[in-house]
Order: sequence, then C-alpha cells, then structure tokens
Amino acid sequence: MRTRLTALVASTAVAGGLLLGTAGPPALASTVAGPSSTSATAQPSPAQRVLPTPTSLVTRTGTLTFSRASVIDVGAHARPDTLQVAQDLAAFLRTPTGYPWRVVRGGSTGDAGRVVLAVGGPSGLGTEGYRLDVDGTSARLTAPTADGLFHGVQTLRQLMPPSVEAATVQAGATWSVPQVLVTDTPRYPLRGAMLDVARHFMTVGEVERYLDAMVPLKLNTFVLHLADDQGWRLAIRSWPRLATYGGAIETGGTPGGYYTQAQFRQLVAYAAARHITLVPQIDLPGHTNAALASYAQLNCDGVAPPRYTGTDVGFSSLCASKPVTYRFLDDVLSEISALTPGRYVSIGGDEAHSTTAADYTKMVDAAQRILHRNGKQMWGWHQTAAADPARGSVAAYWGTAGSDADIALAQEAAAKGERLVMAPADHAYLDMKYDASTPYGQDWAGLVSVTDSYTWDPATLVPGVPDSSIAGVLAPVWTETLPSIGPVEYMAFPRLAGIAQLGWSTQRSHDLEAYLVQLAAQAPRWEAAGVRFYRAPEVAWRRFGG
Ligand code: NGO
Repeated sequence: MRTRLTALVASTAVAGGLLLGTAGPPALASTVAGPSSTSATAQPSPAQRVLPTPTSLVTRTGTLTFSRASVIDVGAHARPDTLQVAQDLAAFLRTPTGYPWRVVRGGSTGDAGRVVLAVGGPSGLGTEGYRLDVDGTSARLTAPTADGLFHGVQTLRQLMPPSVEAATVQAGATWSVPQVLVTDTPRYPLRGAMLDVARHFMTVGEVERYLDAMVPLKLNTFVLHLADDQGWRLAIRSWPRLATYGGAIETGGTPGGYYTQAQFRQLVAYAAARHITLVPQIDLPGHTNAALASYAQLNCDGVAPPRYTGTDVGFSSLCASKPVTYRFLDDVLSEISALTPGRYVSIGGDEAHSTTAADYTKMVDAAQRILHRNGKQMWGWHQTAAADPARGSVAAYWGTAGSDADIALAQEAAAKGERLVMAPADHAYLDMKYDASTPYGQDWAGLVSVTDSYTWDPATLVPGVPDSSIAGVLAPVWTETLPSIGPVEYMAFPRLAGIAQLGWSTQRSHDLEAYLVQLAAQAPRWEAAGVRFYRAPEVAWRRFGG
C-alpha cells in the first residue's frame, strides 16, 4: 500500500524546467490556517513547520493563497530535470486540492499567487541547497540543481496545511502558505536511512512506502540490507538458490521472499525519482548463513547448514581458503553492481566473529577489488577499517558511547581517508526500544528515547575523527522484531526525523525544545499521509491538532 506521498513523483518523464504558479482569484485567507481553520487548534509558525530546520528562514507578514487557476511555471528554457520536479509537484498537489495545477513554460501572470521554479539562485547553495521566496503573488523557488529544487518543494509542502498530504480531495479547503524567505543548504552531503529486509522480508510496496515517508525529511540515501543469516532477498542469476532457497523463510520461520532483478530495479528507480540513492547491502564474510545454507560448496567443510530463523549474530562465515568463495563474490557483486547506478555498494563487514582477522582482510579486500572493477566504491560498517579500505570508501559507525575498540576503528577509517557516516546504535538505531514498554525492538544498545535520538552531534561523537572526515548520518532499522512495515514506521517515526535534522541542519540551530515542537507540527501531516508514528511522551502531540 502506498501513502499519499507517492503522488509527489509522477511516473512519466517530461522535458523542461520548473515554475510553480497561481494565477487565480484573489487570496481570501489572511492566516496560514489549514482547511479546518474553524477549529481552535493553534497553527504552527513557519519555523515550527519546516523540519529539518532550514539554514535561514525569515517570516514575513501575510500569506500566498493558491486557487483553481494556479499554475507551476518553469520558464521557457527549463531543463528536463527541472520540468520533472514541476510535474511531480503538480501531481502531488492535484489530489488534495482538486485543482488542475497546469505546468507552464513561462508567461504566467496575475497577482493572485503563483509559484515559480527555476534553476539558479545565489551562489553558495551547493548541490542540494535552494532558496524559497514567497510573497503575496508567488512562491519563487530557485536552486542550482534539480535535487535542490526537490528539497525546496518539500519545504513548500511543509508550509502548506497538513491536509495537503491527504489521499482524497479536501473540499472547501484553503490552500495557503505563509510568506517567507528561506535560504537552505544541508550540513552534510549524505543523509540516510537503512532498512533490513533480510530478517523480515518487506514487499516492494512496503519499501516504497518507507521511501515516501523519507522524502519530506530531505534524506538522500537509502541502504537496503538485502542479505543476512536469516534470508537472501535479491535474485542472483548466477546463483539462483540464494533467493529461491535462502530467501524462502525469515526470522521466526515464517515465509520470506525476495525481489526479482526487475523488482529491484523498480525500487532503485522509485528511490531515484525521489532524489534518493539506493545503496544495496550484502553482508559478508559474516552474516552469511542464508548463502551457506543455499550452497554447500561455500562452506569450508562442504556441508550446508540448515537455514537459520533465530536472532543470534556472529556464527557464520564465508570460507577464505576456497577459490569458489571468490567466484561467488565476483558473480554476486558484479550482478549487483550492474543493477545499481549509485556509486556505493555495501558489503557490511560487521560482526565477523567466526572469521580470523587474516581471513577477514582477505575477503573484504577481494570484495573491494571486485567492486572497483565494477566501477563502485565500497561501503561497509566501521569494522571494514581493519582491512584495506580505499580512500573515499564509506565506513558507517555504529558504536556506542565508550566503546573504545569501535572508536579506534573509526579513527583508523578516518586516517585511511574513508568517509564516515554516523549511525551510533545508542542514538540512531531505530530498532532500539523507546522505553521499556515499547512492544517491539531490542535494547542491547540501551533504550533510545526521542530525546536521545536527537541529543548528539555527528561532528563530536567520536573523538579523534575530524569533521572533515564525516560525510553524514545514517538511521538503521534492523527487523529481527519487526515483521512488517507498520511496526517499522512506529519505530522510525518520529526518531528518523531527528536523525534527518542532525544531518541537514546546522549545529548552531540544534535545540531540543524547538525540535519537540517541530515534531508536534508533523503529527497532523503524518496522520494525513497515513504514516504510523509513536506518540513519545516528551512531545505535546495535540498542540497543533495531531
Ligand atoms: C548490529 C548487527 C545487526 C543487528 C543489529 C540489531 C550491526 C551493524 N550488526 O548492527 O546484525 O541486526 O545490531 O540492532
């Protein structure tokens, strides 16, 4: 089932640029109240609505109101990717407003409110920044890239009433946005979520739903954990039993599943249409029981173990001394690389407790060489720093406070020129329970409240790792205890918003009290979009009608 967010991206590609505009009847609304403006519920200020916090947001007086005559104007010379962003925005807005939202190539006039999207903007916006200038007649969005425009659209969307997220026409609603000037660039270039579909399989529709929910948070990276002890979830043509046998069950012994290569491509494209890069993750040399169970020859003793349905870690390993292991790695990683337009493929590399240090290095290095030959860079957990990671590869740090061995590896990764992505388990692991009463999740890294997930700084988390080595943040959801996307959403929201904010917003703007109010402002939006979330006690969820 897809959420309303799906409509933000149209499936058809068009050529042109972006200008979103309204040339309809005069604005009637004098406030930024949503369609149910008769209710006494307080309305969040512009700064409270936009999450992650923009670099600069200046609130002006008054609103811009859209109407049936509103158009999106991309200008006469719009690039294809700009026009695509406009088409996607039009498609998104049509459903709740019931307005036609024509996309026009220049020439929109009138003083009743229009939106203009164009490539450009002031220097310094970088590859993802944007400027949104809303006055009484237009919302003018400029950015150097389509990524920036897309992020700017998310801000515009969050400035609209929550019912803009609804999947049906909201008759009688007033579609206004407050007049603001936003100039915004991300703190870090890499802001990601990870979803484990190996422990419990998630359908294509479930994964798409998660991608949809990531979009407003300006996340740009999605790590899909495709293989672990409990299941192999991607069809590999040269080793078909990986998926058909190794993917047939999941944790607990319930039926599993796998993606065909066509379905995987669909997911890659679905993410790309949302300006999100998908990073496939195949764990090795540990976390490989599903592969070892599928092919006896991959085991040092030539005997296939049974498939595994429990939740232990660290017991499986590929066999470093067998030539077939390297053929397997070559076949699998080459097929995955060919399916992946992105620059990274993750080989995991965590918890190889049943592999000697020498064997670990041998297999990780072999995997890295194969990826390089396929034009990819290695992504792995920080343990891969113990092998020979190339400069520019990614080490995702999942240590907890005070874990000296992990800190030493993170420092080693930085010294070797790796880019660190911060995913500290005691802050960013969204499978940790919120509190002792949380019905799902684990607690090995502690309980991670909404406050805990936001109260840290990626730049200073690991001593001895300079900020220049930090590429961003990652929020993993491991699914040993999460059988479907509903529980995944409940664990991810609202904490995913906090990680997104840490990755996007300046440290100077870090403010727990303000963040908790921003979350309250998201509640009616998530409700309208059908995104499940946990009503954490520190947030006054009803404040804005959520
Ligand atoms: C660890 C482990 C995973 C578990 C997860 C559960 C990493 C990188 N390896 O994180 O296999 O699923 O904890 O929280």
